[in-house]
Amino acid sequence: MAAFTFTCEGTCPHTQARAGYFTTPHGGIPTPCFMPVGTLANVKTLTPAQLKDTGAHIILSNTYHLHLQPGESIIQEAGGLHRFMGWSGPILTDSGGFQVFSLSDIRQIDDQGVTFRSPHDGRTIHFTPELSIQIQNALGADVIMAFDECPPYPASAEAVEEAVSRTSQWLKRCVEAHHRPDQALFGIAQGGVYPELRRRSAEAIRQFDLPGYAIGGVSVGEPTDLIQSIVRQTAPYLPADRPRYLMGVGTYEEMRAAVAAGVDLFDCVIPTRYARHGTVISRGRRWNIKNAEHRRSLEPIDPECTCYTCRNFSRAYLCHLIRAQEILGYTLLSIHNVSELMTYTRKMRAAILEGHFHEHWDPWR
Ligand code: PRF
Ligand code: ZN
Repeated sequence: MAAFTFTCEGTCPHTQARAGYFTTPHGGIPTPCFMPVGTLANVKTLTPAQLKDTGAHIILSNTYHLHLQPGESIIQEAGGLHRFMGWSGPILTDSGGFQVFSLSDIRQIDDQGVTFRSPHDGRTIHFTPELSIQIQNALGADVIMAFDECPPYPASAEAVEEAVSRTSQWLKRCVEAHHRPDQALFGIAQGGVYPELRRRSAEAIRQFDLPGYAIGGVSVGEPTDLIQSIVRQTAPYLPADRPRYLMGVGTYEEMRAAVAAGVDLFDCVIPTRYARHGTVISRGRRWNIKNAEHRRSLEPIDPECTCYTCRNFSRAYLCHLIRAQEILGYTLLSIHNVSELMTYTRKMRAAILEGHFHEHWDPWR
């Protein structure tokens, strides 16, 4: 496990924020850090070279999707996920725990695992902690995630309590099934919106000495202030000397609040999904490039942004491409949107190191 070290390079005097550095076999990750999502072994519309150019350090991919298509044996035969997709930097795979619950037609959840029907061909699939780890071992990502139960929102305290105890029993089975020391297994805390269950879940998973810990079950439909208070109530129960990862969160405000609570890693489909709808994220806001006001604008999206898109193209050109549904338009907006969140987390890191990060920090004021 020496391959995975988390070093704290600076702490914030005003909040729980820290600037860290997490090492993996495929490279180091300065934290706080945003991870772009590459569900099906690609970050939609971006080549690995373009992705690297956005400043991305680590990307996320999905066990659930890759198991269904193309299947982990094909990826393993190709030399693992890094070689298969041509990305030589760090990769994290999510366990399928969340995707099974949110994307498939569930037949049964019990202590053994989850039975569901494949949305591809209707066949019945049984996911267990052991199978998730076996698939993730075959894919070969640097960081792999425990198989957890993520209850929906809203859910009763009874349902969430069951998910919390199942998630910690499943973590034990994940730890026992995991046999690759070159992959870091992260545990996941659940607990819904119930502070007592959050504490109990975090304390249960930290019984296992793992290279990192995640906060799951957040951003599943709760209002943003509830998300922030849950994160504040969970992060302190996770070990301070390991990276903390808030799963599925990637808006400006939620990342800033989570960093202030001591969170280090984030992932979200927002920058690439928005790009495919013409939505730009810039300077803490979002707006649509298709709007009439941009049709004749020769300005870039953001004159201060140093991404490839902003250095080379006008809003008028991007407006035209997206209105015409040209693929290059999606690529160029994805480059900007991903760069924007990479820049945002990089600026937070700099602010922490310089001692001027705080609860209402805003790089554009
Ligand atoms: N568990 C897993 N992956 C996830 C989540 C979770 O709770 C979430 C919740 N926001 C996103 N991705 N395994
Ligand atoms: Zn840009």
